[in-house]
Amino acid sequence: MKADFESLVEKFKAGESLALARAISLVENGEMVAGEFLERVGERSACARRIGITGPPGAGKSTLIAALTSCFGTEEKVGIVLVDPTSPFSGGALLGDRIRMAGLSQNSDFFIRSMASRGSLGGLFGHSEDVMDLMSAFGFTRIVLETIGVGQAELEVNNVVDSVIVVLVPESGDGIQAMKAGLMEVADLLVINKSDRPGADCFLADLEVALDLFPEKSDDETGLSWKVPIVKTIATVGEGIQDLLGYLEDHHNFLQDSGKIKTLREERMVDRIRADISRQVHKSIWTNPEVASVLTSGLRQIDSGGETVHSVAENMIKLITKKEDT
Ligand SMILES: Nc1nc2c(ncn2[C@@H]2O[C@H](COP(=O)(O)OP(=O)(O)OP(=O)(O)O)[C@@H](O)[C@H]2O)c(=O)[nH]1
Ligand SMILES: [Mg+2]
Repeated sequence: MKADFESLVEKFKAGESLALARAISLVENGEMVAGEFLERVGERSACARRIGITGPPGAGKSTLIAALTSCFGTEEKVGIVLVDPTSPFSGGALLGDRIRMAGLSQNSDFFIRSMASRGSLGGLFGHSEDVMDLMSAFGFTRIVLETIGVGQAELEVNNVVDSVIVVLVPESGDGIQAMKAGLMEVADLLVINKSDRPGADCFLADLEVALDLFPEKSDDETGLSWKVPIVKTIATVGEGIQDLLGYLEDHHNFLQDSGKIKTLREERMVDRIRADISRQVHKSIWTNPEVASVLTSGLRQIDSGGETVHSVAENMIKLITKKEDT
């Protein structure tokens, strides 16, 4: 196992895509801790720009990613992560097909990984963050995370990326409805995709009104602020994609100039550290035989009224904290 680990590290460092895929699988299956692997390869996780794309099912998110990917400069290496919070099955094959159709499969500098979100200690995107870190350490310069905007997913996505693109379609209903869905709060950029369909201009007008009700995201210290742009696109033919890229660049510059990028990344790190601590504490408690016997005897005592659930938990925690003090 040790030799396997070392050989994986070497292959990963040598830029072998198969090693990246293998590392991701091991992390996803809980057979390897991403942080430990990254320590060995020399983490460069802060480098890649992270973009989140969310919106209702079928809005054209994957088509948009295929179009965006083909417009990124040739110097960019693009990692794509698909997270489907609604299904334990992944939809990566579909996006793979679409990108192949867009003629991008020859580009070895792009890599797709799809995953079902799991109820890990790290929250909805716990594993996705590990995967993004791995991609970043592998040398990807842009990472795009696609997730369907339902339930918590749309609200959590902005905790794990730098810029959030919310994709809507003319049929999404009026602007107020989109606002109610909570999507407006997380959006750094709004896209009306399928603008070839009727009602796009009406929807745009509605969205502009709805957007005016939200305060601009501003930075107190620098006085810089960000007005969420609305971009009309037809992803299937690449229309509006250059505008979208321009706005993405503007947003990146805003984050840099206002210093928000630093705060964002620090907040993200604190979240990761918190999750890592939970994982480590969890592991050291549940794999410790002495703790197990405290639990067994505690259960008996609860029955007889000598202990409570809380006091047993406390005794178990005390045991490992005392150990680590000495
Ligand atoms: N007319 C039109 N169709 C589009 C456009 N963009 C995407 N589509 C079509 O919409 C359908 C869904 O596109 P996807 O890119 O799979 O949408 P998605 O949001 O990724 O879907 P899920 O991942 O399943 O939520 C496909 O049949 C696309 O060809 C567009 O701008 N105009
Ligand atoms: Mg999709």
